[in-house]
Amino acid sequence: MGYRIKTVAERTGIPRNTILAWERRYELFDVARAANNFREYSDKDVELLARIKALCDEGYRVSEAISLLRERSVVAAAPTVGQPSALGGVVDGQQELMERLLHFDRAGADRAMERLWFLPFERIIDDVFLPCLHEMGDGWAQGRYSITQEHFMSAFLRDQLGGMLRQLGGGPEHGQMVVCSSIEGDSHELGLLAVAIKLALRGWRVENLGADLPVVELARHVRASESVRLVIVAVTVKRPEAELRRVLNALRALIPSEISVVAGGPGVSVLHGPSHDSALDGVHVCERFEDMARVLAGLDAVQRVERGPRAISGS
Ligand code: B12
Repeated sequence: MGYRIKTVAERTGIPRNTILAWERRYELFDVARAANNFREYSDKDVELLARIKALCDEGYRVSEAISLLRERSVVAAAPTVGQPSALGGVVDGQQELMERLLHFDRAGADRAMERLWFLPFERIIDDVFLPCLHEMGDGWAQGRYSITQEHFMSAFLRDQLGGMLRQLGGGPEHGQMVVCSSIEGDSHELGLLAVAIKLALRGWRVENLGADLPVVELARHVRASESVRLVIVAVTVKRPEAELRRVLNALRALIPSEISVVAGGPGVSVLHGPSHDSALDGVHVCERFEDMARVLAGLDAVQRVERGPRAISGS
């Protein structure tokens, strides 16, 4: 036997009408009906509502909280027509998207995306967008694809990534603040956006400054803000090691030492010669997003000490 909505409202502190509205709008769960036709909620339903409420109390909007829980597979994905069920479906979806973009078929690409949105954002980024962009990069370098095709694809994927970040509200309002920028002279911004989204999904409040920002301006902005904890610099194009070291060291010198700086992306591989440490005069060098886990864990621990255990409990 389940709980009546009045009991659920009392237990969770969420008004009855709000529960009904969330259920309808976000297709949260299928509520069972008792013989007398009253709605009956299970323990799982109540727990889910409590988690959504806890995230909202932390500063997330309802839609962000639900997106986040969907990412963590706590809430089933909203039903989608024609949803591919296995990896094969994702690969087909990626190939279809690639094909549409190569033919400048925006409507077809939108349709291909509609069939992929049931996936968690990180899977769409890593298993759909990245293969498209790498294939495009290789094809462009070998002369198989034109610059116009590359630009069309980049513009389309930039829209999608921007939409993801918008949907996440740039991360929770009260999350720790991270400023994301690409390095000066580098006009690639998609890897940076991918990282920004992954950070927002991990509870960071993201400020994305986009591509090609001079380090002096970046540092000025960071110094003027009181809440920045972390600065992310994305380096896509490889440049001579000495030049990259000079730029990163200049940035580090201009930013207060209590703010962490991480440089990453394919272009930092020039710093990974055998004689080099992974830290560069106070700059953490992490080529891939996963390499940054240790740095993020360290910052989380600091936050735990500063805010006390309650602030980070729950999800
Ligand atoms: C799209 C693209 C462009 C677009 C960018 C549009 C935009 N709005 O961003 C445009 C057309 C502008 C462009 C321009 C150029 N490009 Co270009 N471009 C690409 C392409 C196809 C995709 C890049 C991309 O977005 N990748 C997708 C992202 C999601 O992947 P990613 O950057 O690797 O990021 C992931 C990780 O690396 C990591 N990560 C990224 N940043 C960070 C940061 C941190 C802190 C951490 C921890 C992790 C992390 O996380 C991400 C998600 O997993 C690549 C091909 C390729 N193989 O990547 C070439 C490529 C990067 N470009 C290249 C070149 C040469 C250029 C140009 C110089 C071409 C020219 N002659 O004009 C110019 C550069 C101009 C400049 N000054 O920057 C070369 C670079 C070669 C090299 N030696 O470095 C590549 C590799 C193509 C090739 N095969 O030769 N490009």
